[in-house]
Amino acid sequence: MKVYKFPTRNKKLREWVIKMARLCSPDDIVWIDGTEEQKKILQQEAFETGELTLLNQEKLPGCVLHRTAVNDVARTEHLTFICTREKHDAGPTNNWMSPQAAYKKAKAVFKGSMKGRTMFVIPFSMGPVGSPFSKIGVELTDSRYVVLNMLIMTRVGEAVLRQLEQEDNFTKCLHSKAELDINKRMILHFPEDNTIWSVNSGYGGNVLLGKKCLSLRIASFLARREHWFAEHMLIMGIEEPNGHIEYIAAAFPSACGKTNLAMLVPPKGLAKKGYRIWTVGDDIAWMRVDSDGKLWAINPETGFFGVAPKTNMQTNPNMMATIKKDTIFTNVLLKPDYTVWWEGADGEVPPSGIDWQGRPWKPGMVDSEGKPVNGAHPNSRFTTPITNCPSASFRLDQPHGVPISAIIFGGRRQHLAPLVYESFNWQHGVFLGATMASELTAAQVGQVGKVRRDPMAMIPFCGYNMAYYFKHWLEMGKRMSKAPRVFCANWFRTDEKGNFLWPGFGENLRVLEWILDRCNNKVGANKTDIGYIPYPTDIDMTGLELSENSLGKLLYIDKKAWLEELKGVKAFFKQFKKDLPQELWQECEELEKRLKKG
Ligand code: GTP
Ligand code: SPV
Ligand code: MN
Repeated sequence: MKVYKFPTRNKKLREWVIKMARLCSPDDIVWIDGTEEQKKILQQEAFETGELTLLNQEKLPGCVLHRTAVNDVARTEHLTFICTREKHDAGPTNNWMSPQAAYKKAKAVFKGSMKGRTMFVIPFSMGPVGSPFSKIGVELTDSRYVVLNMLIMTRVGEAVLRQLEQEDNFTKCLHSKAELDINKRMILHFPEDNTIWSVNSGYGGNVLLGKKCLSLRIASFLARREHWFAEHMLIMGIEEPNGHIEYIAAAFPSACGKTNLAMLVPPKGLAKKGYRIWTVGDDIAWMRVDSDGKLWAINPETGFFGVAPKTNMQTNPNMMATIKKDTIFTNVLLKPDYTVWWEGADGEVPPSGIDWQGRPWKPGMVDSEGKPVNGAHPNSRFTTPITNCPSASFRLDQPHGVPISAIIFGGRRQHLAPLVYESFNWQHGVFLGATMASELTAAQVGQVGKVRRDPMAMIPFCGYNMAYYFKHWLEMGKRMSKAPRVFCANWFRTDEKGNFLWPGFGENLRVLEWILDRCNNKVGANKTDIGYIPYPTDIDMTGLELSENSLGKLLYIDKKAWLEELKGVKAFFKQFKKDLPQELWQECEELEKRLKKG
């Protein structure tokens, strides 16, 4: 093999890169330095290989389009594994393989997988370099699309290499698109080795290894050991006219509204109140207890990998402004003028275009079963820098992050879950998080619409036994003298006809207002079996007309349905056997008692 000049003296890093290159046999090794010049070269090469299409540079400067393989459009949870020495440490909710078996199986697939290609080495930091929160990773990949996405989503460049001169601790991330063969696709996590191996995919969450793989699965494992949180949460600030900003974090499962909430625009009816929203993050929160006894949070990422369908000037004007430039669009419709479109975009439906699969498309087309053919894939996405966002927080690079006043757990539930309610205390709050459930979306391969239990929106992302994770949550409560208050929200409750009862999006600020009022002890609440529910008059409905008794329906608690729900909760808890913290069984019993009494 060629002898390479490496821009690092870190011996562990040099040796690892060489070892992986020996396994994958690339023709060449290129180190990514985070410069604009190198990015331009990579883009140019990607246009030539067909990985990327240059979009209309007058209308969408710096924007490009990528299409994935047809069977590679969402995270593949069934091909995602936690590889701990003991199966028990991965727990009953994760797929497990022994590290030995996993390395062996994957090595056979990685062997020679980069022949004829370049191996790119991306040193990156999750979180501001030098912050007490931050973690360094190095991703090796044969995909220019991955490199260009990582340049938006993570911090890449000189400062990271300098940090690597001082520390040996980095997450070793290996990715090869190989043949994009779904039958040989594997997303493997080795938390005990601080290592991630991903092969035969080219889709976002499977291959941008800094995101779900490092910042949630590996990080959650480290967070337990080091007493912090790595969570699937947005972070946002709500500024009052007097300049005071309160920050909240919210965990909703994939494609359940984090991005939209994180950058909401206050609704007209509340405009007079003069709120201003600051977006800190839309997907991942790392949180630690600071010396003031409060929970402080950073967003380890620097970009959004957001859902395209339904993004428009009504639902998310801030995102529409963000994606006007420097954006990578994935699996959207290409219009004849080389701009892009997706279902639920602004304006007219284009009369023609090239669909996400690269085929000619016209509105109204149906497939062989008579189903409408989408122009954009339901999980089509854009990758865009957070600094483009008009509501981007001015504290993004603040090494200590922002203080969190409230944590919100939410799901997509047509029935049962009320618009909002508050836990009685931290332990009850952990119970509410642990008993979350949500309807599946297009963000993961599976049956869309099916309700599954998704504690803290982390079921696909917890890098260890979830019973220990619950215990960690309970223990963290004891480490804080001023713990955030814990709430549940559901924007997706429907009426008898299946229409959403709550308008959502910007109007969600009305609910956040109540949450902050509760945090600041400004309003009372109705104590119910499941938690504190707002008195309807405490939600400011100025300028919002809902059909009759919608608010009543949104806040209604159906005891019978909750007792039914509890059966599912118990069945879910049971699989953890003796590991499930006793406190959660206790909460279960108390809830059951309350529900049966009334
Ligand atoms: P991931 O990036 O997969 O983690 O998703 P996310 O949680 O950031 O979800 P996102 O904000 O992208 O929303 C996903 C889908 O939910 C989009 O189709 C949105 O239009 C829809 N959505 C978001 N917020 C609301 C809301 O308040 N009400 C309703 N009805 N739909 C919403
Ligand atoms: C999610 O599915 O929760 C996402 C998109 O945020 S992905 O990066 O694919 O995981
Ligand atoms: Mn997500």
